[in-house]
Amino acid sequence: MTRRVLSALTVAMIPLFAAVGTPAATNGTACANLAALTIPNITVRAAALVPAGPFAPPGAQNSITLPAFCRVEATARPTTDSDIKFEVWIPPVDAWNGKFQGVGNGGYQGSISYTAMATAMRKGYATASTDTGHTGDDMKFGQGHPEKVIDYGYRAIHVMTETSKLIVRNATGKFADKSYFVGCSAGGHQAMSEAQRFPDDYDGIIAGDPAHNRIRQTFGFMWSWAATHGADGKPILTQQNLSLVSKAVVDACDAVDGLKDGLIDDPRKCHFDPAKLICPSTSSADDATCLTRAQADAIKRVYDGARNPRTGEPIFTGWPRGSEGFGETAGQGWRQYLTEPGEPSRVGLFRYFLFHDPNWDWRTLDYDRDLAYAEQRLAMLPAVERDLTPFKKHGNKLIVYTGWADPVVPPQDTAAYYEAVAKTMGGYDKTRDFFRFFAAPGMGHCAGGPGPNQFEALAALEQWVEKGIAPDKLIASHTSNGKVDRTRPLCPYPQVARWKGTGSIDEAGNFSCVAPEAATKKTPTTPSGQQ
Ligand SMILES: [Ca+2]
Repeated sequence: MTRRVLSALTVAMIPLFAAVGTPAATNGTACANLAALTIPNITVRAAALVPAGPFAPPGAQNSITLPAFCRVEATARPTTDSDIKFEVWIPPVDAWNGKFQGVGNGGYQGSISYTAMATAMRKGYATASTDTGHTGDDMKFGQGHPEKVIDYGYRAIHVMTETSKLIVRNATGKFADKSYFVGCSAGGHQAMSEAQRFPDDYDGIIAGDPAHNRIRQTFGFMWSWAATHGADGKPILTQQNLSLVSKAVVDACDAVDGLKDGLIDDPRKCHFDPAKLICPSTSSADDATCLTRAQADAIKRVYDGARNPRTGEPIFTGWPRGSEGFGETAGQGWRQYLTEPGEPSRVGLFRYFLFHDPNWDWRTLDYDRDLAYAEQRLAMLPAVERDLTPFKKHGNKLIVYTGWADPVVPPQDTAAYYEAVAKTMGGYDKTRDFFRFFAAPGMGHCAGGPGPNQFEALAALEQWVEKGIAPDKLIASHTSNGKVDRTRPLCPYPQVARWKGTGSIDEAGNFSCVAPEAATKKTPTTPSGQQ
């Protein structure tokens, strides 16, 4: 839907709204009347008041407890091949905070994010989520359906957003005062795409660990899988290897940032060579305290990242030191996306989106020719525009965060994007007035990890959008066994948190945000009795 059509539509809908009468979602009639809304290319399949209590999301094992709300189920068909399902949940007028929150998805997940919607609605937001135009997490939907790839790439979120705003308005009698988008991983990609492609959709956007450099990241997945598997397709690295390396990396690089606290502030400054862990010739073949040459080489190749074999130019950054295996689960390290899958992660992008050949063999990937082809044919997927002038001009605000130990979306790529935007926008000063980037040392993908990784990005964003108070830090906390055991400020990039020299290193108040050069000027410090 173009903006012009939307404006015309808004005017055309005023009589309809008047006919609806009582503008209150507490009124079951008002909610049910939303089923009669006429919006081009949109079918409102159902609209009904859901009473407070347990709600069982379709396809979910467990129900979630929710306050009363108006549930709208709709389908958008912006093209004849589109089938974008989305839901809009609207709290009763007296419980509504007057805002709309769009929520994102994960991976290639073709399902509505009910849990994220529930979180938003409990806080008083009207909220919406979409299945991005397909069902399931594999990528077969793209085979022979280029319009569905566009729906997944960016269109579903946009259509959901502009339609949801109209639906919320018709349920409550007024438009949302402010609109926010919150997403991580693929949701971070969607967030970036909204800021770049539809700069007036949201007043404020949060992009967590954004997988927005999607084509090149998929080349990175191919590269890293090949690097960590033998010619027989068997994995070279075990969980034990990965944990061993993560520990060795922290031992080697913890103090580089000036404070021995078990965390690496910026893995780009860590150059640990896994060859240091190669077993002496006297050790037994199954020695768990060291690596074989092949294992060390595999790790090094993942750090180094994919390169164009013809030009030698980097295609995609490697995965950061510290992300190898910092926890027990597959997602707390390289196992989930790099070492454990039976074939490279997201190989479906080539099979179903690019070559439309389900039998395409990843071994035939040409890192030169196929990259150029993919970037030409699948331009709807990445969201890597560096000129954010339209978004800035609308007065909108963007917060991007990531974990410096993210084993899924390499944080170096997110940092490189921020630097590139700053360069394009005329410097950090002209960027941080609308876009701030926070990287959390020792945080994994979207959450978790040895570093403080829980923080209120949305509250900070709202302060910024609604009161003009830009976040000069986010306070992050780390929890063990249900107890907060460390807090730390996350600083707006390129600043880093520096310990003031006194007090506990586990308390955020004893740190200040400083320029990275200033942080490491002093000799490394180890406060006594604190590690
Ligand atoms: Ca440190």
